[in-house]
Formats: sequence, structure tokens, C-alpha cells
Amino acid sequence: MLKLHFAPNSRASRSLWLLEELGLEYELNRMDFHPKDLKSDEHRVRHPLGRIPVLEDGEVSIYESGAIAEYILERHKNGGLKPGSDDPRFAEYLQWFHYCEGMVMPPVNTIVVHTVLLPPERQDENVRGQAERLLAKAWAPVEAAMDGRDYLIGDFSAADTMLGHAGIMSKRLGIITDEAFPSLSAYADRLMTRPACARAFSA
Ligand SMILES: N[C@@H](CCC(=O)N[C@@H](CS)C(=O)NCC(=O)O)C(=O)O
Repeated sequence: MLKLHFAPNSRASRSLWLLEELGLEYELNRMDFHPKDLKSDEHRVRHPLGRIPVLEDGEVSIYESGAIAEYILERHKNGGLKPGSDDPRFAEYLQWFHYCEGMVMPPVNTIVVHTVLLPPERQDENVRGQAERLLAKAWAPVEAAMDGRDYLIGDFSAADTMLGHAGIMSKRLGIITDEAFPSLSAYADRLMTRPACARAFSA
């Protein structure tokens, strides 16, 4: 049985969302997004940095949300959500899948640190402003690609559970707005109407 180590309002929602989309059975270890759980000795055995998500599958234990998605798709894919390497959409699928942690999440992390995680006296407006500008730049090519599309490669794929998750977060952070990124804003809303996505975000 797959076991997902999870905390709400985190990248672990991506893994949960994918499991739900694929209709796979899993067990959820729901932790608090708090050092008492994430930095515990027990959790550091699973992830040396005390982070989430972590997926266990029998003897296998794996972290990194993208790697977890790849693992689930290769081992348990249940028939879909990733185009084959001979599919014309394959390269774009890979691009958007990896664009998430590579380009979008670094400025998202900085914004979250300087709005939510640090106490107000340690938050730096300049650092936050710079990250917001960087994040808007990172979303611009995705906005252009989404014009006339419902999902990143047309049909829904695992890339949407990665970059789409970051899109929903960016909308919540006020970077993706109807005015600045109309296609992405509609995309983020569209994703939330998917029952599997809604279940992952409300878990
Ligand atoms: N690149 C990693 C990032 C993992 C990560 O930083 N997770 C955050 C939650 S979104 C976390 O566990 N933060 C807890 C902490 O930093 O103490 C992934 O995609 O899984």
C-alpha cells in the first residue's frame, strides 16, 4: 500500500492530487506543517531535511514531489496522465512538469517566507518585491502557452498537478490575477473544479 506523508498547504497536495486523479489506494500520514512533526526524528529518517512530501511503497521511500510523481506514474500509472515519448506533446509535457520546481517555485518560496513564515520584523519588502517580479516573469510564457487551452498540454496530465499546483498557489499569493494573467487565472479556477484537486487541497 502506498503511504503519503503529508501536511496541508504544501507541495504534498500535488502528490495527493495525483493519487486521487489516478484512483489509487493509499494511506495518508497527515502531519501538521510544524517543526514538531516535520523536524521530528521519526520524519527525518524519511526526509533528512524534514520536508514533505515523502512517499513510501513497501521497501521504497522517496522524496521530491516531481520524483514522486514520476515514480507513481511509472510504477502505478493506472493507464495515463503522461504522454509517451513518441507523442508530439511529450517535450512540452516534460518542460512544464520541470518548469514548476525549476523556475516558478524558487520565487514562490521567497514570497511565502517574506509574507507568512518570517515574523513581520524579519520580513524584507525589497526581497519580496524582487521575488514577485521574478515570479511574474516566470509565469509570462506559461500564460502565452495557455491561450486557448484548458490544460498545459491540451489534455489534463501530471504536469498540471505540478505546475498547476504552483499556479493555484500563485493566484492565492495575488501574483496571478484576472488582469495580469487571464488565461492562468481561469486555469487555476478550472483546476479547482476537478474533484481530485479539490479533495487534495481540502485534505
Ligand atoms: N523540491 C522539494 C521541496 C520540498 C519542500 O520544501 N517542502 C516544503 C513544503 S511545500 C516543506 O516541507 N517545508 C518544511 C520546512 O522547510 O521546514 C519538493 O518538490 O518536494
